[in-house]
Amino acid sequence: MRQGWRWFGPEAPVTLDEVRQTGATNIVSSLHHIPIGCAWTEGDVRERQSMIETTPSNRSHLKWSVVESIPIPDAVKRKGGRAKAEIEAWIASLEAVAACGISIVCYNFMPVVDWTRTDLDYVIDTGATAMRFDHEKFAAFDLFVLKRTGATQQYSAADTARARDVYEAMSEAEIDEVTRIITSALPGSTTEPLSIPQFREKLAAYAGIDAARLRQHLIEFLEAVTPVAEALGVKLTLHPDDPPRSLFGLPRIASTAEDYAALFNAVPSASNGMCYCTGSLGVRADNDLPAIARRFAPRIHFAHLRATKREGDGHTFHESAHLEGDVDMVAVLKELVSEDRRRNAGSTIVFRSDHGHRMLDDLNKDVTPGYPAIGRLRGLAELRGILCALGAQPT
Ligand code: DNO
Repeated sequence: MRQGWRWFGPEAPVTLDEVRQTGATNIVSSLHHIPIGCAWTEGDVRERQSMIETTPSNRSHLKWSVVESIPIPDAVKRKGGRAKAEIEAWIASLEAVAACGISIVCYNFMPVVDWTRTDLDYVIDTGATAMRFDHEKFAAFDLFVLKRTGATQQYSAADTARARDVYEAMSEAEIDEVTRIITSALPGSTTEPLSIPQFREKLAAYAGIDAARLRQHLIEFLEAVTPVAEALGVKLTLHPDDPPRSLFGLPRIASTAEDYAALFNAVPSASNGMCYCTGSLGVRADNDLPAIARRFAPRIHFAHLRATKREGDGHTFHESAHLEGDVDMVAVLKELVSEDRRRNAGSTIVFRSDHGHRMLDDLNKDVTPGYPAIGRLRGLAELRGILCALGAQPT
């Protein structure tokens, strides 16, 4: 397995030279400065690639192996194959990436909001901070700040009562904070930051799009892009929904094993792959993570390894240390390692320790939410330890 590290580009607080010190060898990056929907050129990709792969003397080499993500514009999610120009632009970006020799591309198909949390710096009992999704706070935002049409029917009376209490106890500053966290698009998001009116407008644009229709649009997208990816030797990896359930009444269709099975059956191309994210899938108690890894092993090219811990009724969760949550990481890695052993050197799975607690010196610095250096390094070191114990020396 190849040790990856997500690097957000030249402005990122963690530099490439610091990444080298973690022992990671493969960079996961994207051209975040290019607006969603605009085609990337080969020149754009080469420029970033040369930043990553030009190695100072006496330093170990880093290789840009995964693009996470080429964002998919809303029009494609809403109109499927009829959003022709957007799909063509996406294919042009894919071609530019492939021309530079990068053969794994991550993407997701979550409408309006990408990954979503309510707290970025939730203090855990070690004194470090973690990200958290508080179901009651989320409902308070949905019902009483966004005041979404139809929201009242989607929460139980008990949930609504609790959300009201939470809302009434929040200060103006706390309301602003949760609004900012939910609407501003977290780092690496493939959706735009939105004001409340824009948010309402986007939601309205999805009226009438249920899960079946969204799935059909994804299938149409895959039918258009996988033949190109195959010809270019690129594996496309669909990131799961985070959290893996409907938010704001919107459909989400990459939350369970059955969701993925439906897509692989509809578009069997070997380029139709999966980004296996234990942190996202693991939020659902009914997702059996080792079984999912076993079932889809040949389709897994990229893995995000982290753990969450469900709280209370399971709708609320926080991001635990990598080996301390609801994820059986040893069982997961056994599955990934046995798949990896079937592959040749160039096509082994790239994994990255995903997210990490904000701890030690990172508590005194500006960090990218979810992506502090030290917490991620702790996760990577723990994962590397498991891999070594399994006899799989990570590269
Ligand atoms: C969050 C990430 C997401 C992910 C995209 C994949 O930390 O997992 O930003 O990169 O949803 O397309």
